[in-house]
Amino acid sequence: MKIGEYLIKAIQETGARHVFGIQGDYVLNFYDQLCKSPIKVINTCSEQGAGFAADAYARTTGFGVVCVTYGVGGLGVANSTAQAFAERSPVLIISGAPGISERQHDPLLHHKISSFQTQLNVFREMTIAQAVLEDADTAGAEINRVIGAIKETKRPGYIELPRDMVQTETYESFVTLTGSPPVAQAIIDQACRKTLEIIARAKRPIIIAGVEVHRFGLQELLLKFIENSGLPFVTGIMGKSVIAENHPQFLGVYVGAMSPENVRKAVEESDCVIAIGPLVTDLSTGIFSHHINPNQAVISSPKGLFAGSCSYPGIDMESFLEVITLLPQSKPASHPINNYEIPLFVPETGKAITVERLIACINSFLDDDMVVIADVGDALFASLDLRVHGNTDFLSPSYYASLGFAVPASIGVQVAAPTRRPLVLAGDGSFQMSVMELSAGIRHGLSPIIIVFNNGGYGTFRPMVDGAFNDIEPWKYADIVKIIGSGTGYTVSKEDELSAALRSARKNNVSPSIIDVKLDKHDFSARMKKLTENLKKRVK
Ligand SMILES: Cc1ncc(C[n+]2csc(CCOP(=O)(O)OP(=O)(O)O)c2C)c(N)n1
Ligand SMILES: [Mg+2]
Repeated sequence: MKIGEYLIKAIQETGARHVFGIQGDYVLNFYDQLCKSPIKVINTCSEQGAGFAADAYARTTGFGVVCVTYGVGGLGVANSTAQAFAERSPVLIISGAPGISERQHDPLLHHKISSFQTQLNVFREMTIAQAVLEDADTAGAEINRVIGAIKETKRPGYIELPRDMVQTETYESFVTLTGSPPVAQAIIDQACRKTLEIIARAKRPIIIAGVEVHRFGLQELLLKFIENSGLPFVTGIMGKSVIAENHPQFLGVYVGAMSPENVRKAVEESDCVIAIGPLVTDLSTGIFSHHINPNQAVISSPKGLFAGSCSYPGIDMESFLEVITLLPQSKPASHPINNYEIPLFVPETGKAITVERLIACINSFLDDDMVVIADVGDALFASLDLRVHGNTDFLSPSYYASLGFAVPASIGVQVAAPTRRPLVLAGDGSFQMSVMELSAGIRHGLSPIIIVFNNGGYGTFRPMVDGAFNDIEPWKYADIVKIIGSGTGYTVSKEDELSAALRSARKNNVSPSIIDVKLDKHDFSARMKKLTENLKKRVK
């Protein structure tokens, strides 16, 4: 089989049905092969947009692919790949490259940086496995190795395909996973029993559902553990919605000092925090303002299980959850259980919109079909208080925090799941960085609803250090649909206008809707205020 065909077959075996990207002469032949295959190519306006769309596709389906040309395209997806690495998103990056036969005497070929190794070296820093398909005998095995590593670790992998290798024959090969040897069942059973004893001794245990539960597809198992144990649970900022937030045992999102008081107390006054697959980052802890006693915690991660003073390396989350859900639980009676009901939003006619009321309005607007995608800025921090309806119905780059994720991510989400409705929450700054990616949405008949939190600039920084560098040009966001060619735009500044725009946008399921929400330049959510107070101390 030809190397290009082999790669396409391997992509299909991952379950991916779409590839995002932009071609160039170093990848043109492979694009041609892709377009003749059952895989659908989704062209974006920029490589970064393709990378973010593939990342969101991976978060939605379990595997995403982005395909670009050499140098200009490769480095164009470096930032989105860095985010996928940091936030554990299984994305395959395919880059075309100059042919092996073109490299003699080290010529200056367009898109080359300093050597034919430079791009590979860059990607070594941000992917879990890399392969340059320069040897026909090993190309098949190399493709399997990289894809196997992505699937195993949920981190991105990199394949470079020299253009003269696309049509070269390679051999069928089998995947060999490199994972660590399994831990003996008797040790897992013993560790889980001990862990249950620790939980049973505690007076106020609480579960933190982390993002890696989603990445490793363990949501059903975790839900079983939560329900068998009867314990309340929270999520972290990255794990938001890992288990549907309308679950009666869900208390809210814990972000250290940035948390609502009831959530903060439930976690910090707990004598046994059971954290499953968390990523502990500065933003997820409200700039390390969390208070959790590690000696009283149970932590299950892909690396191992840590319970009190015992550590069991190699017992991964799945082994832990599988056993612990089978063991009898002692249901404690006196835990805080959430009886939260989403308050109906009643707009006050003529009243100026605030961030708090905007979130209240969105909260009552959400339905079971919607996937909320929040960009960095107050769009993210304010929306931590939304109650999304389904598992992983909230996506956000809340660790690496690259602006401009949400719009292209909405393309990735709706291509992956056409019956879902992406609801994009983006600041005016992040929207300006990414709006052109709506073009792919129009081309493929997608219908994201985009709410622009228009506070006249880079609001996040105003409470820290303000200056003209925080102001941006006041675009007419609602008119952008006219330039891109399709969709409906709304400009709103009053509560009743917002409600009406959302109702109207919901009805438009054939093209994008943009709602420009005019906010006061100094209006921030309560969470954002606490975050910037803590961040300010570090900036100085
Ligand atoms: C790609 C990128 N560039 C710069 C930043 C730094 N940054 C973080 S928040 C922010 C301001 C974002 O403005 P906007 O999207 O309007 O949101 P707001 O802060 O107003 O809520 C900037 C520039 C970043 N996170 N990502
Ligand atoms: Mg802004």
